[in-house]
Amino acid sequence: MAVERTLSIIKPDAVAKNIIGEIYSRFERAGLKIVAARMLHLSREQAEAFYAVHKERPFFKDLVDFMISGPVMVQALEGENAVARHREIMGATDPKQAEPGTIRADFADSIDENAVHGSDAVETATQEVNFFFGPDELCARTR
Ligand code: RTP
Ligand code: MG
Repeated sequence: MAVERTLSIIKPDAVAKNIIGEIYSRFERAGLKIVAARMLHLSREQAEAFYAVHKERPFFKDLVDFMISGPVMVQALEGENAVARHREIMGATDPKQAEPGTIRADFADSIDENAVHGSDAVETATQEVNFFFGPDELCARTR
């Protein structure tokens, strides 16, 4: 199985609930290593650029308004099959559909405020990691 990197965002609702550490523990229990991390408050321009793929969707403005409503915690995660593994532990987009024990089932209040983001494919993961982190900010976790 290939070692991959994926992008995770702990969204404003989860940062406000003070559960960054709880979510980090789940990454670690799943064998995902944090190789870069930064807290920031996204600008509207950054949020619109990050979610550009959704710009024609009816929920786009609400999504951007939510993503800029408070600080987010952004991290690059590394591990075997990291993209799919990360999405597995996040659970379905709508927390009502998410498997029990997933991050969204346990902590998300609604499809609009759903606690976490994760890249959806290896190609988009590379783009999303590069959106936030330069090559010298990604640390080797080999020892
Ligand atoms: P994300 O990108 O945040 O990891 O979530 P996802 O892949 O599971 O879902 P995606 O289809 O990429 O949608 C991005 C975010 O937009 C909001 N959304 N709202 N009201 C709706 O029908 C709807 N659909 C999507 C969600 O907050 C979702 O995380
Ligand atoms: Mg998505």
